[in-house]
Amino acid sequence: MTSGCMTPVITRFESVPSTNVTAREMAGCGAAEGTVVIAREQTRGKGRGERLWHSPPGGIYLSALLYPADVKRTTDLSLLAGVALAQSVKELLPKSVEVSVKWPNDCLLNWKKVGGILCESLGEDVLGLWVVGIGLNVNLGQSELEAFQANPFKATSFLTELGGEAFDLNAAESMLISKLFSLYQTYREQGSEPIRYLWEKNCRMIGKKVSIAETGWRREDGRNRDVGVATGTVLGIDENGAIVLANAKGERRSYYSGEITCYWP
Ligand code: BT5
Repeated sequence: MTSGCMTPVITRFESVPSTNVTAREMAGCGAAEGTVVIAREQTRGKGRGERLWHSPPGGIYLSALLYPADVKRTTDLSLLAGVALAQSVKELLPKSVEVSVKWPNDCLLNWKKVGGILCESLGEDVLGLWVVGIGLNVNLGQSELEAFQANPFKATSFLTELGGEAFDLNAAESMLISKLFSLYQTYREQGSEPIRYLWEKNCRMIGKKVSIAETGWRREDGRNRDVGVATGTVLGIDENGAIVLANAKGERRSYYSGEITCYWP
């Protein structure tokens, strides 16, 4: 049992290539757990693999250094950050909007991508040192997101969905950090079980039919590659953080990496 909630120590930048990269460099110089790097914009924000995260001013771009002593799965902190995002968006916006986590690392607002998560391990073989990166589209205009409208879940921002005046970026940022650290405290004290429960509670795809483009590690080039598309009903998340689908015959299968590409409401 760990006692006392960790206090985030924030370092702000006007512009960096990627807050995940800056946080990693700070960790290399001995930065303590709880360090949070925030930038007003990123010039080369990172998504998964080779992908980029478009990061103009108006969004939240933050990376937290978290060193959980006994993390067992690489997905734990990604699910945790997803819950922090979904809870924050729900609290910040009117009840009329629909908010859902999307496995493995997205947050949807009215079924469009409003936030993404990139958790990276700091050590080659050590599971306990992580950079948890979160991007949230708050005051981004529609023109900033045009390039992503062909994506299966498109892209959106608070401003695009609700219009009107710009949202208070500082309030959104404080909310997100407070949710992240409070969930992290729960995780340190009680493990991943309550996080999985909250993730499922915040997932509006449970019981619905989806397609997953599954990826798998290929020995030939040491990379993750598409290995096929599976369709089924979402049952939840298993103890390894994998998403569990039931196929048309009712057979259950866990999927460890990939992306949900289609959803039937
Ligand atoms: C993600 O990757 O969704 C992870 C995004 C993590 C960004 C944060 S910002 C702070 C921290 N520092 C970093 O450098 N990164 C983290 P992925 O699931 O691979 O999705 C990436 C894809 O989403 C791109 O290929 C685009 O199609 C799309 N995309 C890019 N920018 C977007 C945006 N601002 N809003 C919605 N979709 C976007």
